[in-house]
Amino acid sequence: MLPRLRTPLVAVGSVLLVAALAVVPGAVAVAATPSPTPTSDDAPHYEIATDITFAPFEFQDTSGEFVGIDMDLLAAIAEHEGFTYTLRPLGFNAAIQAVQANQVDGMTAGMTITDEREKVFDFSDPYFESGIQMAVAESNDTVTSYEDLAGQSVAVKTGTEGAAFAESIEDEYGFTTVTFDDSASMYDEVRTGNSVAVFDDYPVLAYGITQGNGLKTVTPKEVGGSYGFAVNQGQNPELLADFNEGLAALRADGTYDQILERYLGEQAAPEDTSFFSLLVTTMPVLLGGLKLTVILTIASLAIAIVLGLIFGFFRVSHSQVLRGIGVAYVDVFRGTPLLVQAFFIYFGIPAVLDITISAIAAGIITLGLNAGAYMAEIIRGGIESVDKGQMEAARSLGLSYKTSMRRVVLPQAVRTMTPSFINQFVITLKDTSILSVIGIAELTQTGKIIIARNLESFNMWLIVGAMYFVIIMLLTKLSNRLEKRIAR
Ligand code: ASN
Repeated sequence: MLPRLRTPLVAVGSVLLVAALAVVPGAVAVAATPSPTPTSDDAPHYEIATDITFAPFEFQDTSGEFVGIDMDLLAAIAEHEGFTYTLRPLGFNAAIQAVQANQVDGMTAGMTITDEREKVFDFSDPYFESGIQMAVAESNDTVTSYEDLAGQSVAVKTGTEGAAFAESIEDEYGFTTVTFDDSASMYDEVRTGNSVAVFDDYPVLAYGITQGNGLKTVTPKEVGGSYGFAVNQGQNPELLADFNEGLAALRADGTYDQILERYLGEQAAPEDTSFFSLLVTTMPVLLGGLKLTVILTIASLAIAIVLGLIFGFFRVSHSQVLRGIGVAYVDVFRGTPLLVQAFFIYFGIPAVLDITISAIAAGIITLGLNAGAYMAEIIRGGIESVDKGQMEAARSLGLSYKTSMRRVVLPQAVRTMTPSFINQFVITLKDTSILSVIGIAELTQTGKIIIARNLESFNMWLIVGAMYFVIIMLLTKLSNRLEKRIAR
């Protein structure tokens, strides 16, 4: 085998992995809002998913903590019933999938109890009566009824009641729907004029309008269902029972009314959204996201290096079987989008195998497998780039195949591989942003959650983009130095 090259690279891989995993517990705390302190060591602990923004039911405040009616109710119920939980702000549609895949124990996300959903979820007693309403941009004077939507597009949020309602009247009024994963993007779509209206839950629209989201309502609300806490059907009956019991107690002692009053009564003044004020207030939370981005990059690159070495050498092996395995691995992971791989590993596999994988672990595995395929190609390409005459010359001098590879071919190959390695490093760092889809609070997801609260897309994406740029520039400078050393 090729001990010289393999050993240092594997060592780099393992050191990176160990270092990353050592800091991951801290990172998980960044990803999830910590639960109330356990009442006793054996208090049951649950993972609860929620939407990333559905103010006043769930939204992040300026200190990065998730607050809102759902959040406060859950915290009060947990305290009353003596259980603890970790919150997973995944987005509504991802939360639904996570509950169904048993990746989380339950969800609270202003989730409407519907007949359809009752076929797959068990719901708590209803805790809030809602309904759907249409909203248009403040400046829009042309759309005043559903009839005015003819020929236009309308924004909705994936998998929600609002989307179901819009789709049910879409043909009748002749409009088309455009789907988004979170309310903030949906409102942006309407503000920019790409869609003329949005259908969302009325209390959420009403709250957003008082916070200056640039929309207004022009039609009455539709009668709608009530919100309930949900678990996967037949799973976690104790959690559901605790929720119901706690809810009843909070209604009886007045806490429930206080929580509603807190968010539906007099509202807090909207936050200061000048660029510098945004920069200062959001930086601590964004830095937490950046830290997780770096950890994800390092851990997945460590896996990728090991996989790349194994499959890269398979690709240049004399054995047809090994070459076949190498080709299959590279083809599968290069031939499918990273996003699909992330969904498959985080939602697909656990649902079928009845196992739970944390989002961070699923994220690292996905990125590691994906980058590993590219690494394998870099290693194969590097080895093949060395002129065949080099190997022949070494062999004719009496060196064995292994020694020729180690002493003659690989040192030259590594030199050609280094720029591609650095390139892959940068690509993997940027690819971590795709993991926001499974709710990992890395830098992009952190930005999304903040925008969900303050609706400052332009300034916030500018800040997030600049943070990626700075970190990538720093890392590239560092890698270039390393490259020069290797060249020497
Ligand atoms: N009320 C919405 C639904 O149940 C939930 C949401 O948009 N977060 O579909």
